[in-house]
Formats: sequence, structure tokens, C-alpha cells
Amino acid sequence: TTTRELELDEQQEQLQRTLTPPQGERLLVIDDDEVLRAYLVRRLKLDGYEVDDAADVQSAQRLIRERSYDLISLDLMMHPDSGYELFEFLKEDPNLKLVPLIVLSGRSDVYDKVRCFYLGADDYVVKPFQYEELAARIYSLLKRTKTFEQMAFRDPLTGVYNRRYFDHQIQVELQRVARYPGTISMVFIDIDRFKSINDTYGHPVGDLVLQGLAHLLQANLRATDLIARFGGEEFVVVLPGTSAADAKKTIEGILRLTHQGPVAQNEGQSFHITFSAGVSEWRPDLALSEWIRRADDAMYEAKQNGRNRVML
Ligand code: GH3
Ligand code: MG
Ligand code: MG
Ligand code: MG
Repeated sequence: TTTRELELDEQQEQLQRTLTPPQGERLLVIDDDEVLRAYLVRRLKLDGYEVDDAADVQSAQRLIRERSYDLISLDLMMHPDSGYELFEFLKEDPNLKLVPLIVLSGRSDVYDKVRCFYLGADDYVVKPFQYEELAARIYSLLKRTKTFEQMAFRDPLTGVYNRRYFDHQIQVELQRVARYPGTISMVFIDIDRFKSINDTYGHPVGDLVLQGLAHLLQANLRATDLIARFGGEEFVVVLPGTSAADAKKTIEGILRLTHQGPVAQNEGQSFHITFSAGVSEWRPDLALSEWIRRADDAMYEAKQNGRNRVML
């Protein structure tokens, strides 16, 4: 080993220490080469990723339908179907078209590269490759996607999802429940007399209260539940696998927490709130707009009936 190589190793190690370690990102490796697939799965798992693998297009499709992935690596030359068969499937699905896609291919001709990029690939790596390079490309793609999603889909004040993400993700949830029949409920939550908090204590305190409620929701709902800020002081929660009755119980539990303690504190002052909520369970053939309207109507009824309550 030369001094130069040693220096590079040291730089590499230093660099590696500054990288953000994986935070539960789930990858899907699709390759019909069993040895390469097993190798990639092993290395990626060692690097801290959650990894699933598939040997052909069909089983890949099955996995993709069942769970969500943060990145997909796709072998181009496979049997019986080539990797190209998967592109259409990936790119026409609203849930999948934003998932980073790296093509791993034995073909280095420009034709395949160009075709893949035009079809929607985010990167193209020619076999044989060094694992470290692939790992770096995966890291970079995941990081950029995360930054992009943060900016496009999160509410900057509260950190929960924004209306744009809700509009996108609700389509995904609807498609899922149509494919795999199950229950799913939606809840509209609106802070009671929020205007008086702003008027009495000022807008910055109102902002703290919004952050406090968002935090309370995040801390008391499941990771699979979707929490979004729908408008000013209105949140919407979508609970997959949950009936209206169970969603009502869950939200009532959170409402009780607002009775037990302040939702925000500032300069020694504590701020309490209550909210009104409306629950609606999705039924087959219920259009999205109608589903939303029912949850909103139920919330409005909760207001009419004295606020500080959850209604079906
Ligand atoms: P109700 O119980 O009927 O819901 O009464 P309310 O006062 O909560 O309802 P209203 O819709 O009249 O008032 C909502 C207020 O929320 C008005 C608006 O100034 C405030 N608001 C909306 N967005 C924000 C925000 O980002 N920060 C703060 N501090 N206030 C906001
Ligand atoms: Mg192959
Ligand atoms: Mg409101
Ligand atoms: Mg309100």
C-alpha cells in the first residue's frame, strides 16, 4: 500500500463519519443474479438499510404493491421479463413515480442508458461496479429525495405533512384500500376558539399552540397514520386499518390529553386548548371529495354541539 492510498483511506474514513446514518430507509434490490443479489443485500444491510430483494419483475411488483420503498435498484437484463417491463408499472403509479430508481446493468452502451433516463431512471450503474460507488450513489439519491420531500411536502411551522402531500397521499391510500379491502378512517381536527388565543396573546403564541397540537398528534398516533395541516388551525388525520369507532376513541384520547395539560408554554405561561373533531370511515364507492366532506361535516357538527368533542 502506498502512502497516497493510505491518505485516501483516511480521508474516506473521515468523510464516512460525517455522513448521516440510514434512518430505517427501505430499499428493494431487483436482480436475477442470485450471487450479486445476495451480496448487495448483505452489504446494504451492514450499512444499516432495511433491504428486500426480488429475482424477477413479477415478484418485485408483488413486493412493491404490499409495502413502500425509499429506493429501488433494478437490474435491466432479467428473465423472463426485462427490467424495462417494470418502468411503466413504476412510473404510472402516483405512489411510485417519486421513488428513486437506480438501474444496474451489464450493458454500457449509450442506447440503454439514454432509454432508461428518459423512462424515468434517476441513475445508471454499469456492472461490474464497486460496492462503495453504488453505496455513495444510493446515499446521495436518498438525501436529495429527503430534502426535496421536506421542502415540498412538510408544513414548515409544525413539521407535519402539508396539504399538497395530503392530496397526493390520500390517492395512494385509496388505491391501496381498493386493492386490499380494509378499513380506513379520516378525521378533521379544528382548534376551538383559536382566534381568541391569537387575539389575546398574539400570533407567535398561536404558532406555539399549533406546534404543540401537531406534536401531541405525532406522539399519540401510529407511524402509519397520516397527519397533515389542512389549513390554518385545522389538521387532518388518516388512519389506515382503523374503523370510525376506533378512530373516534383514539382522537378522544388525544382530546383528553389537552384537558390534562397545556399544549404550549411560553415565558412561564401555560396555554390550554380543546378541539373539535369529525370522523368519517371510507366505504367502497365513496368518492374522495364526499369522504372529505363527511369528515368536515362531522367536525362542524361537533362545533355546533358545544365544541370540545369528537363526532362520527
Ligand atoms: P372555532 O372554535 O369556531 O373553530 O373558532 P376559531 O376561532 O378557532 O375559528 P376561526 O376559523 O374563526 O379562526 C381561526 C383562526 O386561526 C384565524 C386565523 O387568524 C388563525 N390562524 C390561521 N393560521 C394561523 C397560523 O399559522 N398561525 C396563527 N398564529 N394563527 C393562525
Ligand atoms: Mg440480470
Ligand atoms: Mg377553522
Ligand atoms: Mg377553530
